[in-house]
Amino acid sequence: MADVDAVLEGAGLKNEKAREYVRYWAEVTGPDNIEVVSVADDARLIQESLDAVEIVPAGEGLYYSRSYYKDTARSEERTIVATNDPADKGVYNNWHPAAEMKAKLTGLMRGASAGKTMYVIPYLMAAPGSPLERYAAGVQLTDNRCVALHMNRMARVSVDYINNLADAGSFVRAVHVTGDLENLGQGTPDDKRYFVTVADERTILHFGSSYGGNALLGKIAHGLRQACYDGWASAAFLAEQFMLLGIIDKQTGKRYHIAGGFPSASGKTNLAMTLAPDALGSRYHVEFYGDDIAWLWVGKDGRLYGMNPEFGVFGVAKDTNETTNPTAMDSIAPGTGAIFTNVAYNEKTHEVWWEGRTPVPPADLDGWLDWKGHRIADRSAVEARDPWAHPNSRFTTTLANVPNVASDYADPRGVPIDGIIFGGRTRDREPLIRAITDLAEGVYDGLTLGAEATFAAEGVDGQLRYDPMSMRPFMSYPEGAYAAHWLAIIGQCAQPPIFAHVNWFQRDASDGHFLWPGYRENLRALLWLMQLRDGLVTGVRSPVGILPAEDELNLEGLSIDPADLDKLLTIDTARWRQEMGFREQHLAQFGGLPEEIWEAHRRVAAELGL
Ligand code: GTP
Ligand code: SPV
Ligand code: MN
Repeated sequence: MADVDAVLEGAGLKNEKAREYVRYWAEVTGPDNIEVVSVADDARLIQESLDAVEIVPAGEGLYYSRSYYKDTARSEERTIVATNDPADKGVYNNWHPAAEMKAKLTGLMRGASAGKTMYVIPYLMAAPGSPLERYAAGVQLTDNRCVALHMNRMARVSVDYINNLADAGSFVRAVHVTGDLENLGQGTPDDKRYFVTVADERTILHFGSSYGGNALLGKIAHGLRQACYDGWASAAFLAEQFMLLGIIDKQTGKRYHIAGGFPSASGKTNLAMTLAPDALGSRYHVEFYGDDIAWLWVGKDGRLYGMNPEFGVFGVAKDTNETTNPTAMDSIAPGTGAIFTNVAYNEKTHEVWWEGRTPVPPADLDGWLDWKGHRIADRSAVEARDPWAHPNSRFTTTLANVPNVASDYADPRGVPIDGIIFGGRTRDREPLIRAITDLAEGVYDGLTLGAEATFAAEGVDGQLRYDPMSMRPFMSYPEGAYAAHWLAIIGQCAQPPIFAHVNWFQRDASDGHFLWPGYRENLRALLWLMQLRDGLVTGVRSPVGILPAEDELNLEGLSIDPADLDKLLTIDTARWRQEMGFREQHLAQFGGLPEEIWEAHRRVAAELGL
């Protein structure tokens, strides 16, 4: 192996603590070469990956990659939060002792990068100058060049973010080793994958995957799991799986910012990138800030502030098209440098396709390969109906490629948050929107967020599961303390945000059609919420929050079946009563849940006549 110090010196990595860390893990993992990555290296790394056929061209300045077929989503069972304090064990964080996990991972990683290059990726999960910058620096090590390419798009990457830290050792240590993907026993009792965040040592050790959420350590592992823990330990901020958008009312000049959590693959990217419906476009403009992570803190002016720590979008491809999400389509257009993963690919024309990109797949099958690389034209009759793209296939592109990205998206001061919304994929019970003005009831609503399972995590489609604040897969400390931390942070606000629960996914019980058209039309519900906040409408009280009166919802230019609208704006009391029983069981699992949350639960139950 090359002289590590000479390489780091040559690349301008001056932080001695970072050098020590790289030396240590190079010794453990045993790569043949070491290289420090900066975003300025991207074109060369792309060319090297093309030459090595790790990626293939997908149009001008677009690239396609395929991950191993058993490695296409996050694995929740294999994801662990480790600390040195057993009291950090929660219901969802899959807690293990730090010492045990570090020994385990060091063993798995020993010599596992032999024959490969270790890429050293210094990054920042914040805009430079952010009040939360001290929690944002990290150095990822990876033995996978495609992971380096993705990090260049998803995070701010440069040695400059590491060289001048106030506390030289304060970066997150994030080690990724791909492992021998074909021999890891994925999904078997002998599964060798381990994705561990040693939260109280700010160390991330991920072994056995090259897929996004398991391999891009700045994003989920640092941006959510580690930051969630840091925010609690410092009592300074919240880190949530939230999208963040802005709405500009061109008529009044007012700007609103809304953050919100929907479980994985439930519509954050689509909502954050949305355009106003055509009929409302002359008055409203929607701005994109972030689609997957928000860090939230209280500003000196007593308002809640939010920012997106990421630099890119790792979005679900399925059903993304010119109608559902035109800004997403623009952000992956020729010349954007976007990378597609696990969609279908035409080896002759270099086109890509996924379910829902067009109503039907391309008619001419010549050259088309499915996400596993199998020729579509050779499919047997039983395979004929299999999807061409993996349901969790994704695109990766930088924020600046999103045409409606907010002009101030990189402003380190963040933006004031007017509303926090929670939403799941729920086929019944949840109305289009219900607003909640009480803090404890808002936090209670987040804690009882539920959704049908999706393909972003391994699991069964269609099953309902609770996903507190959409953080279930990313929770790093006990849920009771998490609720208390939420109450404490938002409780400091002189002007707290309004809460709301939204649902774009209610279906007709008989034929299954979506009652609400969704996508761009979703803005109408958010506009009502901001009007309610401004006192321009009053809504209708229900046991579970304030619902829009039918004439308060701006339906200009929208044709919707009056019976469907009726259902969208009413409460199914019987279903809600049944739900309250499930909620009680769900909340009872959490130790140390603040009494305010139980009081909120009992208030709602009483309103429902229980
Ligand atoms: P992660 O990146 O996994 O955290 O997911 P996400 O919450 O960002 O999900 P995303 O916005 O990518 O949406 C996932 C799927 O839901 C896509 O297939 C979308 O087309 C679909 N979807 C999004 N919004 C709507 C909507 O308003 N109505 C309907 N019916 N489907 C939607
Ligand atoms: C999610 O699964 O919620 C994602 C994609 O946003 S991943 O980066 O894989 O976690
Ligand atoms: Mn996500």
